[in-house]
Formats: sequence, structure tokens, C-alpha cells
Amino acid sequence: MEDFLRKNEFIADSALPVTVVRRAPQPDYPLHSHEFSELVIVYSGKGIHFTEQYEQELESGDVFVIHGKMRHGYRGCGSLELVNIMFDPESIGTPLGDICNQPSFRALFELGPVFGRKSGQHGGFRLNREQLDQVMVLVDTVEEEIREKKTGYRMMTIALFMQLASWLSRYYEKTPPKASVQVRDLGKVINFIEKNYSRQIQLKELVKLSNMSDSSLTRAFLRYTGKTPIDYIIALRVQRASTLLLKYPARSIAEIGYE
Ligand code: RM4
Ligand code: NI
Repeated sequence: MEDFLRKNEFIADSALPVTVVRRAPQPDYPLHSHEFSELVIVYSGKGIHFTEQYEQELESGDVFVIHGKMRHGYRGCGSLELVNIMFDPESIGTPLGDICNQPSFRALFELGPVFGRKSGQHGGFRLNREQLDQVMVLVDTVEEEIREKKTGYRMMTIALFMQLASWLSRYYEKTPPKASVQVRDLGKVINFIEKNYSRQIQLKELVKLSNMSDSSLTRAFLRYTGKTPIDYIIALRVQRASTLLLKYPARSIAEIGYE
């Protein structure tokens, strides 16, 4: 079986970068990767989700995000039922507004997927019954929009996807799994760095913000980003500087470097 799934086979409408598929049941499925991301919501049964680094037993209410490059699969899935929301983060094209720098959004959509790879967990969290029921009503609505194609359905689908992402971030905030309290706190620190990278940042400011000791913070950074906090800040500055240089070729390197 081809194990790299292409965008155009699954997200058929290029003007609508979100597709919802129910897997009821989700059959066992070998390791594969995709050109898109998947937001997975388990609503019934049990099964095992695995990657090359970990495997984890899934239960009803589990929510997690798989980014394209991360190879994953399912096994032992007799009764597992889930919704797989395939989306292309690059072509969603709608500003995520204030949600994208909320620690819980970051934890679920950005750090979680990476965290899972390194820690033996999927990096998501588990909804309680009531939250799951609410989320599934929203999922039904998205499916209906996509099916019925009424006026503005693309806009509606994306709007509902945003709503779903926001709800999930709120629920995550209320019930962060133990392991991901750290991911959430790390999210806070990364937001802070992104806002303040152009000035001097002291490690102790970050430590204070993170609720961790400085060695745990450094370890967490290494684990999730592959860099120490200081290296992370330096890399971010270099990256921002090169973006500026490309954008404003007339400005001098010294000027941008200083900035
Ligand atoms: C599978 C499973 C995978 C997904 C493919 C398209 O049944 O849900 O994660 O990538 O479908
Ligand atoms: Ni997949």
C-alpha cells in the first residue's frame, strides 16, 4: 500500500482545506504519513494508536493531532470509532486570531504532536462525556455543511473548524493531562519569547513563567524543541532576521541584525 497519503486524494476540494471522515470502525491501518494534518476525536471503543516511537491505547474522548510528516497507524482496533478531521494548516488561510498564541492551543496543535513523538504519548488529552457530546454536535454540523453545500458552506466549514479548535483549546485548558501540564507551561514560555525576542531575555524570567525549575525547563525545551532556551531564542532571532532580509532587501544587514 502506498504509505504517503496525498492531499488531493483526501481533501478533494482545494478551496476547502478541511475534510471530515468518520471511521466507524477505524480499521487497523499500517504506518503512513500524509501531506495534510489530522485532528482525531475518538468517540467509542478501544484500539491502539502507534507511531515509530510510541504506542498508546485509545479510549472514548481522546483528542490528538497528527501532523503530516509523523508516521502513524492503528492496530488492535476491533471496536474503535473516531472522527478524523483532515486539514491542511497551510491553506486554511484564515487568521487564527487570538487563539493561536494561547498556551492550550499551542499545546494541542503544535507542541502536542511533537511531544507525543518524544514521550510515548499522543500529546493530546481526553474529553469528559459532556465535552465529547458537545464536540460531536459541532462535528455533525461541520459534516452537514460539507454534505449539503449550501451558500457559503466553505466559509462555514472553516468557521466551524475554528470554533472546534477553540473549544478544544478551552477544554484542554480545563483538563490538561498530567504530562501535558508541562507542554502547556512550555507554550507560555514560547509565547513570551515570541513577543519579546528583540530584547534581552533572562533565563530567570522564563523559569519564573514556566513554573519549572531551570533544569526542568531546559530539559523540557530540549525535549520538545531540540534546543536549549537560549539557543531557541537565538534561532528565532536568526529566523526573523532572515525573513526581514528577504522582505526588505534594501535594508542593511547591520540594521536588521541590530533590530
Ligand atoms: C485511515 C486513518 C488514517 C488516515 C487515513 C486516510 O483510516 O484514519 O489516520 O490517514 O484513513
Ligand atoms: Ni493518518
